[in-house]
Amino acid sequence: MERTLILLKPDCIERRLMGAIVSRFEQKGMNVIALKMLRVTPELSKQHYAEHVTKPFYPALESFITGAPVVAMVLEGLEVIRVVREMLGATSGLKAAAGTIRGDYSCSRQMNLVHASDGAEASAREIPLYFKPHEICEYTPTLRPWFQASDE
Ligand code: 3AN
Repeated sequence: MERTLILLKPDCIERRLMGAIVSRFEQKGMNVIALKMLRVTPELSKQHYAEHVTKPFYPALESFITGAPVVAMVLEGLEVIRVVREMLGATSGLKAAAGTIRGDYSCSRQMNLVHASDGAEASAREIPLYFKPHEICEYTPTLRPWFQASDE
């Protein structure tokens, strides 16, 4: 089992798309094991986007991500990091394939609705930025046998 950090970004909250996006992950069969709404502070933004802090577009990115609340989630599932990235589609909604979340709902590179960790290292770094260990509610869904065979 893997875990990945998801952020429903300010545009997702403002556009009332939270339910639609959470539904896609639930319908796919992933486990939501942590979820909260918060305001990203400039300090948290710099930690989250550490790889982008020195780039020319960072100030606009920080003002976007701190501009309205976000919803942070941890999803758990088999190969969940890769599967979620594929569900999101390319970074820009203009380039994301139809049928992906960004391809269906976004026409923008910045307002691309959802963040997801891009690898195991990123998820291990990002989850503790948003959740303390006791805020993660691990459980075994009773429907698990209807989502995956026991040897998968
Ligand atoms: P993803 O969310 O697909 O992992 P990242 O982490 O590469 O994409 O980019 C995060 C955010 O940084 C993007 N949503 C966008 O707002 C901004 N960004 C990334 N690359 C660029 C760029 N070349 N020019 C402007 N903004 C960018």
